[in-house]
Amino acid sequence: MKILLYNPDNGVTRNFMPHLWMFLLQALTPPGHEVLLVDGNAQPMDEAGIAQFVRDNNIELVGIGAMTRMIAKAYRMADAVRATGVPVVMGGPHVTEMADEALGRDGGPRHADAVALGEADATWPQIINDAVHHQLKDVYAPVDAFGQESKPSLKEYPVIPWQSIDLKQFNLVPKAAKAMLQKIGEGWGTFRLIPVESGRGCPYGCEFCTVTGFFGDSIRFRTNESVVNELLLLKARARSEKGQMAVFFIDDNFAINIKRTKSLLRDIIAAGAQVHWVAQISANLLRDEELVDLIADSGGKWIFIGMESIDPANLKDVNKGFNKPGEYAAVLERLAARNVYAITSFIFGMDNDTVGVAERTLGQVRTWAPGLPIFGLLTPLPATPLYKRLEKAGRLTRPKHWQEFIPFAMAHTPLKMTIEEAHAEVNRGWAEAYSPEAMAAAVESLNDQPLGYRVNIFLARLCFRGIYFPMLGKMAWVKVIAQNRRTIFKLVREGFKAGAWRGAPARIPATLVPRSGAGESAAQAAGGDGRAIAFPAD
Ligand code: B12
Ligand code: SF4
Repeated sequence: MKILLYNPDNGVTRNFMPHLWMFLLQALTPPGHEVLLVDGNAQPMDEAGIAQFVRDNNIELVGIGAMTRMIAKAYRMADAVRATGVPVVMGGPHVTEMADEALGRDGGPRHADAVALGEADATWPQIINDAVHHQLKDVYAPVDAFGQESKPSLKEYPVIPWQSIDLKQFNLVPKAAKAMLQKIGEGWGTFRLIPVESGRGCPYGCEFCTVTGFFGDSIRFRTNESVVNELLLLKARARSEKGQMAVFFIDDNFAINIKRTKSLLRDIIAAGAQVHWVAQISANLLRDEELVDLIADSGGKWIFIGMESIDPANLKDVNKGFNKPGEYAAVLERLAARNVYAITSFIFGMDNDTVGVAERTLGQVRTWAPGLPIFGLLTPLPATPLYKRLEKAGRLTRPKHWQEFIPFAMAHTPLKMTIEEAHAEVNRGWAEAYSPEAMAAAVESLNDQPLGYRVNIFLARLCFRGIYFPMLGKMAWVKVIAQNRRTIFKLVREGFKAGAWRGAPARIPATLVPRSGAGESAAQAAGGDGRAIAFPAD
């Protein structure tokens, strides 16, 4: 059977990274079937386009996965596929919670022939088998022989054949520059950010998050060996095509079990499997100096930290009281001292937020080590405790907000400001944090560092800006480059100076205890010559 796995775009930004579920299900597909992958973020497609693709390639089954944010597009694409007579199976966090919606059992139209609930590692082969025999069931739930919900242990993780997967659509290097960049250093003809998971599950149960409900509060890990082998495979592929591979460890909290994370990072270093990587780690776990040392030494470059708010009352409201705003600055300094920087994520529109929350937050951000702040609005995702609380309180203004997705728009009324005021706060956050002045300040704050770090933070900021300000067309890029011409000119001019790319590799503030061999190992993690990598944004 010929199968297409499709992930819809979100209509606003390009994705910087492919979705793991596609590669995972491809690897879990029983032999004898051909699986094609299309990520709408990298290969934009509309309804007519997918129908044509399905017909041209004689596809017999289409699998579509989507988050809530992309579900309306996912349904439209599913409808177009089903109109060609080809069955559609849908999976992922949204349809797991809203299976009746996908199956048309809630009074709306039917979009999917079948829905895979939860983690589909075990049900996928069964779905294919049923599709082959034209016996697709409506719902596939991961249950054991006794009908109890069962979750994959991850101890027997499939080998994703990165050495042979077609990754053309995910190269972040522009085609025109490929030939030239291939010759630089060990080669920059391709640059790909690859999702790798080392574990699943998070016990913290933050009120707005689907993860604890979806993956469960028991955490499961792959073996160190299996993760290390995957990294080695990626490294070998990058080398063979004179390009670069960086990794996004997509675990919800990569250091949820610090002992395990340290042992994994040590094994990565011992096996020479270091690649540049990014991961999500909550601030409370970054108090551990040894962990941060290992992060830097194993290639960690950016850590995504869900700070959410600088107001402890807000954090308590959403069951995230373990975040301590008072320690954010120290955590970021601890990372920056090893030339590891943070993507700091904030949510506005929380119950204790008032007008001025953006300025108050930015005021703090400006005093911290440079990073990539991002701002969103509190969003009631289906089946989360937040959704249920707001529904009960009659505060949902758009209870089915996903049916008509509007980026950066609230679906409930905040308590201490209006919806419009909350929108204005998010706008202010992005506009100020990514203004040419703020970009220049971030670059200048690294003046004591080799040029690579300044180029890195500038490129990353340019790309992250695109999460809020659409940067899909060439003109948008021309405009933003013109606005930041002074910083660009300065960086280019410095690039020609002798020794600009070298220098003191790590900034150890006097407040921090120096670690053994810190400078040298951080330089190695950055590529041996202090050069760092930018991770373009979604
Ligand atoms: C990596 C990640 C991202 C990446 C992008 C995604 C990517 N390229 O990988 C980044 C960082 C950019 C991102 C951004 C956002 N994310 Co995100 N992200 C994740 C994260 C951490 C990992 C995803 C992953 O790969 N998981 C591992 C795979 C194996 O699990 P899976 O995708 O669920 O797939 C399994 C099953 O769902 C199922 N399945 C999935 N699809 C399909 C399809 C078929 C056909 C079948 C049969 C089965 C199936 O089988 C898979 C194997 O078991 C998840 C949390 C999580 N742990 O999943 C959040 C998560 C998916 N993100 C979430 C959210 C809310 C967002 C944002 C909207 C946040 C924001 N406010 O801006 C943005 C939107 C991005 C966009 N494109 O518009 C929510 C989604 C909840 C929901 N109901 O939609 C999650 C669950 C986290 C959360 N806090 O609740 N995200
Ligand atoms: S720590 Fe992160 S993944 Fe875990 S429940 Fe909270 S927001 Fe979700």
